[in-house]
Amino acid sequence: MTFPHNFTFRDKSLYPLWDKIRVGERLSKEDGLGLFASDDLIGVGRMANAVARAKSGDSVYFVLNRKLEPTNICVLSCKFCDFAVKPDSPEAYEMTIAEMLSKLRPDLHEVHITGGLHPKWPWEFYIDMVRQIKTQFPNVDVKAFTAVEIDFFSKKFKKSHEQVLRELQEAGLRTMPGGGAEVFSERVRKHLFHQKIGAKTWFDVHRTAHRLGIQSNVTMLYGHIETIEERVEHMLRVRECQDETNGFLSFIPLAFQPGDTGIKTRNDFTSAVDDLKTIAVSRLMLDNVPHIKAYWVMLTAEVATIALSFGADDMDGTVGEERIAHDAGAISPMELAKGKLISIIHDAGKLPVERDVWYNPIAVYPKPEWSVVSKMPYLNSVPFYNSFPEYSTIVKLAPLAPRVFGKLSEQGSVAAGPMSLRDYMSMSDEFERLDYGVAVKGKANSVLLFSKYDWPELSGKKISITAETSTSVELLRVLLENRFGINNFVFHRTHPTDGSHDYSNFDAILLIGDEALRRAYGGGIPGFGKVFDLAEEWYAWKEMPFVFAVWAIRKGTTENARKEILQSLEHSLAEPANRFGKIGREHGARLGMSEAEVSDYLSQFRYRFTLEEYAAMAEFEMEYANLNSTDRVEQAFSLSEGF
Ligand code: V47
Repeated sequence: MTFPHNFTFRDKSLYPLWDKIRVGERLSKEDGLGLFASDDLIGVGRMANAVARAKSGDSVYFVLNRKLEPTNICVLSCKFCDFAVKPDSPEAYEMTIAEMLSKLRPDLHEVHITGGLHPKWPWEFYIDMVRQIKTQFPNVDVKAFTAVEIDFFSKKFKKSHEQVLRELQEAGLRTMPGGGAEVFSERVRKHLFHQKIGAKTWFDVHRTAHRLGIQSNVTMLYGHIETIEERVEHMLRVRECQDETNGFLSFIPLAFQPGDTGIKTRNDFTSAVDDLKTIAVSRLMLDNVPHIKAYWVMLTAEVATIALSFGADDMDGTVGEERIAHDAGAISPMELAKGKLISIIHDAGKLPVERDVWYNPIAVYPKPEWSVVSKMPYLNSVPFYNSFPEYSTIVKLAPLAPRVFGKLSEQGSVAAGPMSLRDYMSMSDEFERLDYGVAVKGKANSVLLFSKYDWPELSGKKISITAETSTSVELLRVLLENRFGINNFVFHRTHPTDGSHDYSNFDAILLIGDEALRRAYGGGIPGFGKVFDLAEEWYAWKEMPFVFAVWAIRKGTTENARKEILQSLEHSLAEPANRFGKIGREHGARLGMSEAEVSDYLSQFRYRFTLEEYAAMAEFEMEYANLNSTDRVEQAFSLSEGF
């Protein structure tokens, strides 16, 4: 999706910033300060909303989660914290693992564990905590321990950060929360939390986690003694680290709750204007962080709703019995029911998407009058969406990778989109096919098998399959079995964690979409010297294009929605071919591609189908039917991701 041109700003100084954002140019520190200084809050918010929409469509994510704070006993005494106490305090508490387990339910998808730095608990207790949760609640993913806790464990138990993280990961830790970052300023640290780790150690821990495939969040505590410049510098440090690791999932501005901290008077909460501006500036500065979280516990549900139109695309979750903010006087309830979260998101005109810890959509909850359109989150699908209206009351866009789109379509909750060929083949009775899709004759450049071996040697080998694919994995299987006669390979579904996944146990890796492009244009994957383009292999074999996706609309979609979808699509594809240059300027940098490379890449795709594409589809359908046994290989998938 490209950005709207027609914003009018009350504050004229916003125009040059919008010009930069529209062409994918990064904002500087001065730009960040300018955004904070502007009193055109609505202008700043509209830009942030447009950026959020380009990333997440109309989706706002939430997770059914539960916060666990196993103890409030802490060896530190940070001035801003009203939660921590000393062991002899009458308020001190310690939970047993059984107590922790009693707070969880099987329908949760995330448990968020952080707490005080306990002086006595042994290492085994933490490992046991994570392991028992994972064993008793396999669907509940563990997001646990801030960098402050990891560093504390490392010092106390004399293990490196890497060792601590690896052992927790083995026990079942999936991601890390973003706490303990506070504000990355030595001045503030000396005043408010001089015993706590500084920015360097905080980033060292997260860098190590990202390298091990543990993605994480990053917070910013604002509204106390920090300056605006320190907020902007904080964001810039996050952006710099993200350029290096690509391991942050979300950025979470946390509004300071004064409580009895003595830093501010009790009821001196941050203003709604400051909260909204901070969310919006975060979205605009952090171009490389996928999500901005409006943490309703600290913002209040009312401000969080509005934040969803100011750049935030995540509401965190149901939470339950949160103590850190409430001990410091937070006035929000302790828990939001799922239904309440959904209605808050609806009130903002956005589409609630229930997710897991990695932002894989599990379910979508449109209002009855809305039709959900899948926005394929890949560069090659950008040309479909340029003319979808900036705001629609009937069509809502959700970025869904092919396999998730297929699953949600089976649930009946998606109305239209470029459906993966394999899913279209199995649901063709329920969907009307349009003459649009994604096909390529020859190289696709973004469906790649990175391999240590040539095709004939892949016999008996272990192949990592990105969890996102639906059709490409079948194309790979068709090529292996029907073209090269190899039957005894093992496919293992792996969640793509961008730059951070550890592929060392595999012989080959199938990647698709932007992750494939990023790897290909970034010099490949070390150790995997051969790169096979599956569409090129298909062409060499069949001399036909390969069809990856077919635009389809669910039968029974309202006539109004159908009309809007068809018109938007037709308009988008009718734009002159030189639009690819514009897409290149907006998207190239994040993928490590030049404008010309993006243009060349997009020019090879066929978006309007002719008989040639339909013949190619029929050919693939035949090859697919000829596979020895689809079930056998499906069973070989070890579904390492949680959905
Ligand atoms: O690091 C402490 C903050 C954080 C106060 O990763 C306070 O998904 C406001 O990190 N007023 C812990 N904030 C919470 C946290 C978090 C929350 C939600 C989601 C995620 C995530 C992470 O709470 C601490 C500190 O910065 N905090 N005291 C206070 N008085």
